[in-house]
Amino acid sequence: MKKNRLSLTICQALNDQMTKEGHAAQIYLSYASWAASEGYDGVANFLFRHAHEERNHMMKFLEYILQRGAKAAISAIPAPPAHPKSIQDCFEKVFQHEVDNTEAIHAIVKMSFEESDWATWHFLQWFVKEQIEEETMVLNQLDKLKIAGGEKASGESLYAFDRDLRNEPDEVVLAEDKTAEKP
Ligand code: OFO
Repeated sequence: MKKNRLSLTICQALNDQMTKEGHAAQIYLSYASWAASEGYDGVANFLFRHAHEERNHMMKFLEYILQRGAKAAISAIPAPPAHPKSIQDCFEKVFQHEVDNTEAIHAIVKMSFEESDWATWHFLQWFVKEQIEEETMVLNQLDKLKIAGGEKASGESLYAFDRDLRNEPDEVVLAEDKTAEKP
């Protein structure tokens, strides 16, 4: 009896995405260590928390592959890229990374649609929403950095940015949950 409910292509794509999530965790971990060593404890705290989230994303893919009776292949995680040059550069790189990840997830959503694999399509909707949240969260930080002066931000404004980030909530309110009373 065939127990594997995933096609070969979908299984490969989900395994690749699982590794990508592990890679994202390493990137956040590496940038967080860089921020901590530069004295930006708030930025480091924010990035450490996100490294943890990415590892949770990796686990979700692993569990889903197993749940569908397929084989999960744990492979090597590529090394993270070089350290950012500044706080502005750090958030720009994080944003670009999230956009690339969104595109990777959308590609599997498309694949699952084309194969009429509705279980995988449904599973991935959680990630589609999560990516909107993550892109929004990083964009919000880039907006604040712009107000602070971007690459030319003073030490004082970076101090305030770093201090505020430490207690920044990990969730953002999405457009569909906003109302006229609570814009
Ligand atoms: Fe940064 O998000 Fe995972 O999927």
